[in-house]
Parts: sequence; structure tokens; C-alpha cells
Amino acid sequence: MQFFSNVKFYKSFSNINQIYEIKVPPIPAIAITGRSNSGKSSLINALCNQKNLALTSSTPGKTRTINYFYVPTNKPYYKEFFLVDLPGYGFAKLSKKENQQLHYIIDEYLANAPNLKLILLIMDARRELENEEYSIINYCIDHGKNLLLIRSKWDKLKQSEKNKLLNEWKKNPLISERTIPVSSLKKINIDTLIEKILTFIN
Ligand SMILES: Nc1nc2c(ncn2[C@@H]2O[C@H](COP(=O)(O)OP(=O)(O)OP(=O)(O)O)[C@@H](O)[C@H]2O)c(=O)[nH]1
Ligand SMILES: [Mg+2]
Repeated sequence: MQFFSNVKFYKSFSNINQIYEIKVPPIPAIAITGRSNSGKSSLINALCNQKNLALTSSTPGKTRTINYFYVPTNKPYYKEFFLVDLPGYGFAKLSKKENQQLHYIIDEYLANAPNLKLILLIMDARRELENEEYSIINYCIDHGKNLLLIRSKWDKLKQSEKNKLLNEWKKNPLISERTIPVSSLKKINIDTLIEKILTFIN
């Protein structure tokens, strides 16, 4: 399995109520969350082998809505499901109030989204984790939500930096068993991530 094929944009939602109102089909959803500019939309494009399926930008704060992408069944590999691009949090140019609103949308989605099978938390591998990341990780572990920690932009690191991180992760099984370093640009570990996602859908 190389990538998810024939994926199409489904709908955008401003909040979780709209998802319930329009009665989205009850198929599994895989949510992608993370800081603004961490590479969420690029990852969706890489997973689906498309250039502009999810809008990417060098200007952070591009994705402000909950964007559903429909992945049709690909027999015998997987059944249909949704990939969900969540708004990026922590964009400095948004006001405190706007950032709080985004956190509210994201938290509510992670807590109450229908058929949510897996959460992918995307974090630039070059950045230290901040409070927002720890709070999502703790929330997921405390509430038994399936979580993968995706360290993005792996192509940007020197080998010595990669080794350092790999060694750090090994010290904490809660982190290491969930972590996958990826590069959407250089297609590093995209196939590994796809195989992993499928174990939560099938
Ligand atoms: N080198 C490199 N750059 C990447 C990679 N993934 C994303 N980027 C770049 O990082 C920037 C942000 O990527 P996006 O995919 O738009 O990030 P996002 O998380 O969707 O951002 P928001 O929608 O603002 O929350 C873009 O300039 C991408 O080209 C990667 O694997 N390697
Ligand atoms: Mg985006």
C-alpha cells in the first residue's frame, strides 16, 4: 500500500455541531491536529499522493475550519474512511481570543467527534514540545484515545540531530511506542504511517 487513492474533499465545518447536523456518514475518522505550520495539510497531501488536496501555505494559520476528506474503499486493503484536517493552533498573529476559539474547536472535536478512531498529533521535529502538545498527549492517554505522535519535516534535520531525538524518545515508552518521524516532502515513513493508520480502520 503506497498511499490512499482517489481521496476527495468532502466538506468544511466551523464546529462539531455542524458535523452532527448534516449527519456525516458513520465511517471511521482519522484526525490530524497540531500547531499552525507543523505540516498537517502537507501530510494529508503526501498520504493521498496529491499536490493540492489540502491547502498548504508558508503563511501559517491557513486552515481555520475542520476539513473532511473522503477516502473511498480500496479492496482488499481498506474500507472507506475520513481524513480530517483540523485548524492549526498557536499561530502568533492570531489574537489570544482567536487562538482560544481554535483550541475550543479542536478540543471539542477530539473529545466528541463521531467515529473518531485515531488522532495524529503533528509536531515539527525541530521544535520542543510545548504546553499545547503535552495537554493533547495527556488528554488522549487519560481518555483512552488512540494517538500517534508524528514528528514532521524529518528531512530538515542533520543525522546527528535525528540520532539525538531517536535516543531521547527511546527513554520514554509512552512516547517511543507512538512516535513516527516523517517527511511529506521527501516521502520518508509515509508508507509506515499508512500501514499504521490502517490498523485502526480495519
Ligand atoms: N522541508 C519540509 N517542509 C515541509 C514538510 N511538510 C510541510 N512543510 C512546509 O511547512 C509549511 C507548512 O506546511 P502546511 O502543511 O501548510 O502546515 P499546516 O500544519 O497545515 O499549517 P496550518 O494550516 O497553518 O495550520 C509549508 O511551507 C510546507 O511546505 C516536510 O516534510 N519537509
Ligand atoms: Mg493546514
